[in-house]
Amino acid sequence: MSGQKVIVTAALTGSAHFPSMSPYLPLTPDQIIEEGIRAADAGAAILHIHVRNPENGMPTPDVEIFREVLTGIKAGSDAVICLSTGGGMGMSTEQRASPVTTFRPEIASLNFGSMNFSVFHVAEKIRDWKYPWEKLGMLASEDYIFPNTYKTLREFLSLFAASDTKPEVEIYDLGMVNNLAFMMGRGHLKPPVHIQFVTGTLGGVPSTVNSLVTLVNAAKDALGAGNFTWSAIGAGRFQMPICSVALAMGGHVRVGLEDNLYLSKGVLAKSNAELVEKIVRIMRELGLEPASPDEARAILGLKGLGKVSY
Ligand code: KMH
Ligand code: ZN
Repeated sequence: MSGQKVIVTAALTGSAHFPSMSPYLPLTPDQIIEEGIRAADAGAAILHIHVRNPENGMPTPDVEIFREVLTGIKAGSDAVICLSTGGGMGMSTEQRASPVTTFRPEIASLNFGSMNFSVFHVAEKIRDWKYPWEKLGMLASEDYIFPNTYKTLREFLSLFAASDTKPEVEIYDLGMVNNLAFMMGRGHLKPPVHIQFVTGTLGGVPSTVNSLVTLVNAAKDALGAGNFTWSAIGAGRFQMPICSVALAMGGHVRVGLEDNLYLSKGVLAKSNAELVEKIVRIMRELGLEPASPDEARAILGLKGLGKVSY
């Protein structure tokens, strides 16, 4: 596998981490733009984007803030942008879909099943809260169901098709592989599909080698090995171990502050670029090379930066 190209995605800020958890989490459009360009320079071919209210760091579906970030990144980098349709807690499905219909990105996330996506247990560890909404938001996630019903999936998929946006299928559990096979069987997605396997979130599979191997094998059984490409996320401290397993299995990888705030035990990552640099070092030790944005476009069959609306 020497010299084989691997797509590194950097997930820059997300919506599940809170400003009080790390001073390095980018919150404002300028911070997200700078983090994105630096992560791309470090070897990320894809930047996965959420945006936040610059006043208080709360995740927001505001398309004008998305626009500022997208045009800012595009001015400084040709990285592929993968917009989030996972959004954040409390956003409606219409709000979550609006970045895709407005900006017609090359690729966007599509979470393939409903689940209890929760971070409430983290509140116990935080002493100083930066903004008043944070503690309430974190505790409220104990009762949060992340809604991704079959109807939502069908409607999202028709918006993706109308926008010529490739879905990046987020899979957190075995049943979601089944959901994907079902929706492909009904013609709602065409192979090859791109899957992001997520381990280590509360509500999904744990970050173990067995989890990742099981998910990949289940996808091979259900979809056929030639019908999908895949990448892996290990949430929290399992980011680098799960990505390393994915590399050994021939997968692509996602790192970044959306999924993990630490560079090593007890040491906060100061930037997304640091996390990208770390996975690129590991890759190179294995004889693998980070794909450029255009190589990622070719691997995933994306329409190209010329066809987005931002
Ligand atoms: N938060 C990640 C575990 C999305 O934005 O659609 C998965 C994610 C979801 O990135
Ligand atoms: Zn995300």
